[in-house]
Amino acid sequence: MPRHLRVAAAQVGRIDRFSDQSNTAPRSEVLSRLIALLEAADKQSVKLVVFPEITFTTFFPRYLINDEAELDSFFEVEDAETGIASSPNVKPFFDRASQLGIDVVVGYAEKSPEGNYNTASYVSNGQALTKYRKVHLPGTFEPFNDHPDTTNQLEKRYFKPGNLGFQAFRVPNLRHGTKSPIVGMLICNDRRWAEGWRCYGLQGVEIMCIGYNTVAWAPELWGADPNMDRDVARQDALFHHKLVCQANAYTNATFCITAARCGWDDGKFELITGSMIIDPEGHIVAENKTDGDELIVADIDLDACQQGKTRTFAFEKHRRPEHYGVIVERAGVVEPPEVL
Ligand code: CDV
Repeated sequence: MPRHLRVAAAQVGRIDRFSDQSNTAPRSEVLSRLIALLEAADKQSVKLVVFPEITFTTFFPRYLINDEAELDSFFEVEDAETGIASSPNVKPFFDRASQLGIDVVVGYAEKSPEGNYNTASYVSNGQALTKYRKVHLPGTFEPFNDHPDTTNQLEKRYFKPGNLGFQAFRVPNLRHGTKSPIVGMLICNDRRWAEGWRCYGLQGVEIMCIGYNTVAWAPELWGADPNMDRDVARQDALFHHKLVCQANAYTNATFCITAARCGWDDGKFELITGSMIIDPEGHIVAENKTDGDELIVADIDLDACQQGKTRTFAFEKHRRPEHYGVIVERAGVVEPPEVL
């Protein structure tokens, strides 16, 4: 019996650093835009919506922020019982999702007693079912420079690396017949690392949810020529985003929903689009048409994962873990000795 589900990616456009749209509480303007996306999802009977990485504010790790109060203003503090769903700055968004009966995956900057993390939670009926903390933090601790037009990438400064691993989970609320979907979450840069995908693949993941903020132009980060053509750079960033998501969805036989925070924040820092829904054979089945707030919807049949999971990527039949030791034994490259 097919296991049909209507899902969506919520692409979110420009959010500026200094405005009611971003770092003031409650985050009223952003929340009203996000709620409009939820209502559009409801009109189309969508059951699961994936929102971007750091959905509620601008992508602040691009700035060197020395003012502690300003930095703090970008973070959410979770409730001990319900997690992010009752966090005071953003509660109206989760209340509306709950009223509409829509499950959401949402990224945000998390301030916790353990430290600060770049986090995504899966929220169903006003309750965080589980959360994921970004493992692969890109960029640097020190800024490239303090020129106001430079796109810094200071995640290593503002966040600790995620400490929850890659835990797939069931979503009973979306059960069809006897089997609840198996879901995984990654955040932005994580999608470029096959290791995380495979951890989820080995737990039978069927829907991978990924939010991201990916710069369209960052020569300092890439070590590229600062005079490179901006259109070429943007196309390349989009190409690499699609390449890794399609390839890893295919090799782990899973659907994948990607949601972009995109547009020109502050009118000068461009983030790529590329929100899409990918099937387990790696094909894009729906994708964004605009570079602003937009809902990308698709009907998926979770049983379509079975072709890959039972044939080409039947892990239990074909994997040879006895040869993969180097992947967990070392982080960096050790080249073979030079031949003299
Ligand atoms: N937010 C991110 O993790 N962005 C990275 C960029 C900086 C390389 C990404 O992988 O898209």
